[in-house]
Amino acid sequence: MSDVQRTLVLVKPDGVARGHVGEVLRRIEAKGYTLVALELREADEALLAEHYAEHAGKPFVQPLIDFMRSGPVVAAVVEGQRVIEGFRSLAGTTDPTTAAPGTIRGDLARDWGRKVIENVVHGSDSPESAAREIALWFPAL
Ligand code: DAT
Ligand code: MG
Repeated sequence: MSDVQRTLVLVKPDGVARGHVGEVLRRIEAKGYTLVALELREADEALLAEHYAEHAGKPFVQPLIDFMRSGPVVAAVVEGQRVIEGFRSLAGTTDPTTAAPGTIRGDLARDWGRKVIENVVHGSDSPESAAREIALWFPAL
């Protein structure tokens, strides 16, 4: 059964600053997913607070928002069969120290001992999150 989805991918400020935008997009395209929208932008506090609303109240949320405001991010909408799950698999697990080699986080991120985990990419974690996040970052879509 066809289950073509869209997901929101962010290359976070660490990924942009370290020159990994091309590598992340290369992996998405190599896998066979399609880019629907792509933008380099600086996210403001309000957008990020909404984006990370599920983490409101957790001790790392303000460091996370500050990190996400530390430089430009690349926001993308990516489309494909089961892409929500598929991009999470390409990204690897949250902690870059233990993320599997071969994944974006496993290959390109590491623990720097900072206040928040810096792990190069974000990917929506469910169809509900994807719809909410795409509407937030790309209201025109
Ligand atoms: P993911 O990005 O894998 O979906 P998440 O939604 O649980 O992970 O958390 C969002 C981001 O916040 C994550 O990419 C890195 C950071 N983070 C998560 N848990 C953390 C923690 N315990 N301490 C510091 N940063 C954390
Ligand atoms: Mg998440």
